[in-house]
Amino acid sequence: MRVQINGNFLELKVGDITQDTADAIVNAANGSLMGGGGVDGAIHRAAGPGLLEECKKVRKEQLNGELLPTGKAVITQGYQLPAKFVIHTVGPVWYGGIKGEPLLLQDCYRHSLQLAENNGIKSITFPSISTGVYGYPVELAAGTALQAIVEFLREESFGTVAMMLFSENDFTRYQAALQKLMG
Ligand code: AR6
Repeated sequence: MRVQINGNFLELKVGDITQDTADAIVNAANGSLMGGGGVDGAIHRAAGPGLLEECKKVRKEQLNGELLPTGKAVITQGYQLPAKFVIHTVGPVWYGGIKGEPLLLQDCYRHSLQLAENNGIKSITFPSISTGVYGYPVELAAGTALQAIVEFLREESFGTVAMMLFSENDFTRYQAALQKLMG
């Protein structure tokens, strides 16, 4: 599914984000930036060891050894991935919606898109941040994620933003949310 917004494109796709050929893919990381399971593990495996080395450098030099806060984003090269860059962001853990999870999830998308734009990136592909290990219900995350992307694209001349869903079920949820947002 593809819609046009203010001269930009927003696409929903199904597949493995590590194979994506956008300028940048987004990693649903944890604050340590040291890798993990899910899409994070898949991206590190596909990118090769250079990615972890650069993540260590980012922790030390940009974050003064601290964790990357939830909702924030950093950028690295893509190493052996088809994508030139990886943008790492930390989604919120779902606590039932009582800890500001929707705003934090929107921050992930907004900050990743802003960082991409600042780096001259014209195409970016996101996974469904927080809806795996972090437990955010996908039907809620879909509307929140897409709203953040649509708001950004209405304001900016960016290019193409894609969501790479990992199952037909997730795709259906995002499709329904996008249809609702587009009226
Ligand atoms: N391509 C696209 N989507 C994928 C892929 C892939 N190759 N693999 C998994 N997904 P998750 P989170 C989907 O758990 O909830 C890690 O350990 C998956 O089906 O990867 O933000 C980190 O280090 C789901 O829809 O991320 C953190 O500790 C979506 O990606 C923690 O998990 C997100 O699931 C982050 O949890």
